[in-house]
Amino acid sequence: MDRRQFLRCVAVAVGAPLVYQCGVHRSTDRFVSQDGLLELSLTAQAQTQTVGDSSAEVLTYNRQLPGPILEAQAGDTVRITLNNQLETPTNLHYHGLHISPQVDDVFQQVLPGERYTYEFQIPSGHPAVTAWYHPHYHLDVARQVFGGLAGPFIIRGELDTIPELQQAEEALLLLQDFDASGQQLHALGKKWGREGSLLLASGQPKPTVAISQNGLLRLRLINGSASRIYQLQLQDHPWFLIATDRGAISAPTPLDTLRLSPGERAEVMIPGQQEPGDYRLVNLPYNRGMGSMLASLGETVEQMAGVVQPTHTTLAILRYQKSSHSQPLPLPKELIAVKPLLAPMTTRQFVLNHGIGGGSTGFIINDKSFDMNRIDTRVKLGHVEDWRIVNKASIDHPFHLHTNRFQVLERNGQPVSLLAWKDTVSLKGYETVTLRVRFEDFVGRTVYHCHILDHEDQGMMGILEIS
Ligand SMILES: [Cu+2]
Repeated sequence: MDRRQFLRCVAVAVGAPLVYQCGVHRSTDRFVSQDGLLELSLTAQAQTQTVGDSSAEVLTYNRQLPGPILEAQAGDTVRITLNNQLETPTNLHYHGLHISPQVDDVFQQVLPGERYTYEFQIPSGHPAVTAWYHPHYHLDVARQVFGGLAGPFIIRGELDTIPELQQAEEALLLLQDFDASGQQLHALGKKWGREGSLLLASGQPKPTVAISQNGLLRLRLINGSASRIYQLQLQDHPWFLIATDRGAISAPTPLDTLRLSPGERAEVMIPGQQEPGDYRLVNLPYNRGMGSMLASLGETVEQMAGVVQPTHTTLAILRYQKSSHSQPLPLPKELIAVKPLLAPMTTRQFVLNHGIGGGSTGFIINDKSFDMNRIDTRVKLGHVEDWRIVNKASIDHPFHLHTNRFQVLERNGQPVSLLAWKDTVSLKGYETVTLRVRFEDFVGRTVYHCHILDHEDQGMMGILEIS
């Protein structure tokens, strides 16, 4: 099996019917818990690899791009040894897991040449989620994630017991962008949030995802890019949202475009009931506020490594395959009820801002740049709070809270109709969002930050202490 086939397996081999295509490699690309234990090692290292049509220096876990798929059940024990073969310190963040911040600790430092073992139990009532793991070593997060360090982490739970979902095939695409030019990142690329023009889905340009005629495909999507916001569309084909960052919504909801900012995930269901053929999953041009930068800098922006213009790109091909289903498999009518959180005990405001271009003031939340020795927000375990996030800047900022999930209530003063569990919410320039969160199960110090990772590295992060 060559490298190309091998990577294709990572992209499409999540459903049991595709096992045979991938043979022995499947077990090394995908670690599934056995008898309640998920145990593995992840070696982070730099390597030269063919990326698209060119050869590039990338950062990988276990020599795979993206890292191996991890899969566990609610209630399982997880033991992951991180072996740091990079030249810089690193660590792991389990984005999307509700576990103790004392384990999922962004302040942990794993030095070059060292190993560190993370051990935790996934709570027994944990929702079924599409989560992911990536480094969170402050000041170097954007470079490490943009280099390729990211991998999927699937948790199975109640959602997986729904009969229609059990009949569905599964696939997963982790979306990343790379800069294959080999140029040094321009200083403005860092302010803007670095992007590359080469888009890969699970390590490949335009992989094929199989769908059985009359079957049902459950597709998990992860934005593993450091800064890029995807505006996804499945062309000429119906698709339905079934889950957001932290698990199922109440019922399948028809989608047109699906916007995923860095860190966000979605699960969609695709019924194989169209004319058999190929359908494109595309990324539509999405402008996250470059207009203001172009106005001040002109066309020179186009020559700056790390700053790329929005384009229309095919990310993957959905390809029909003959199947034994004589009747179409139905979509589930209901998924899992999302109950609204109770009224808040406290309301807080978080103002995101920065200077970009000349006279930069850094990236700040409530006028402060991140300080590892300062607690910015203190909350009580069990309390419900409303957080009003105000973006005073002209460009988008996705706001991410670690450890706990939240519900988005309002955007620009208008109620949000879809009740869903989230851990990352994107704000366009000058937008305001209100989210509601309950601090559940775990005390300790955790963080909230902008998930454009260059912004986080430059200070758009705060420390939350739950006691
Ligand atoms: Cu930001």
